[in-house]
Amino acid sequence: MLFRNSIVAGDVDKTINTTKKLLTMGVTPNKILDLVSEAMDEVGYRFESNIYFVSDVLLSADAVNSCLEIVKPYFISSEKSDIKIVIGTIQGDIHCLGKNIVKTFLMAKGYSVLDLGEDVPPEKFVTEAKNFGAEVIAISSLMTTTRNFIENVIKIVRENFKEKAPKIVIGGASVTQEFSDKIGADKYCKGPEDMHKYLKLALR
Ligand code: B12
Repeated sequence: MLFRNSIVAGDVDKTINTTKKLLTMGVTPNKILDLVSEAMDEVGYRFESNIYFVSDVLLSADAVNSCLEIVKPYFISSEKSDIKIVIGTIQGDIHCLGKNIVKTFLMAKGYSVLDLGEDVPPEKFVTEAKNFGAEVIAISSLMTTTRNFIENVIKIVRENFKEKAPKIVIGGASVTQEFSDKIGADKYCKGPEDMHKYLKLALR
């Protein structure tokens, strides 16, 4: 509760302290990621109900990112993977928290992950995937106003790869299975665990 409240309140110092405390108490990093998502649900609710302003949300975002930095090295992966993934938030969209959680989780599972950041143009996803030798392009999208740019990534991939095209996995609050089917993404995943399960099956 203390941990959750520190994120909701956007208190970076308290978030750092409570994250460390949870880890010493033996709470798993995965569980901490779940708690972060729960806390952000509350922040989202407050934002949507006009209780929180953008400035409040930004403080919570800082708290989340400070927590992720602490948790990262605590993921001891028993799994190792040769699979390379590029990840980013689609053009026009600067939301990073969900993407950062997915990245942290996937790195913990042993994947090599290149984070392209936010507001990533479609062409950049494809060029970076080529340069990095990525088998997967993971795209986060939080806004319905910009999610259509994902379709351009798919088009460019189809034009540029004759075979061994990277799989396109999409996620984030603005996308759904229906949207994924419509634009022809390889997979829609609700969260990082979902994506890990898919990769294990699809890229064996
Ligand atoms: C935090 C937040 C912000 C912060 C972002 C801080 C940051 N550094 O990221 C700030 C304040 C900057 C912000 C700005 C804006 N925001 Co905002 N924001 C949110 C909020 C409250 C929470 C999002 C969040 O971080 N959730 C927590 C994370 C952990 O959850 P998540 O992103 O969904 O990720 C999980 C899953 O979706 C999934 N996932 C996510 N990505 C991926 C990718 C892959 C590959 C996979 C497999 C899974 C996956 O896994 C994650 C972990 O479980 C949402 C409301 C909401 N309820 O979602 C609005 C929301 C997304 N924002 C919205 C809007 C409109 C804006 C602004 C335009 C507001 C404004 N008036 O300024 C600007 C947009 C700026 C821009 N160009 O992008 C709208 C979007 C509406 C729409 N349908 O398009 C929302 C829905 C609020 C609303 N109802 O109005 N926002």
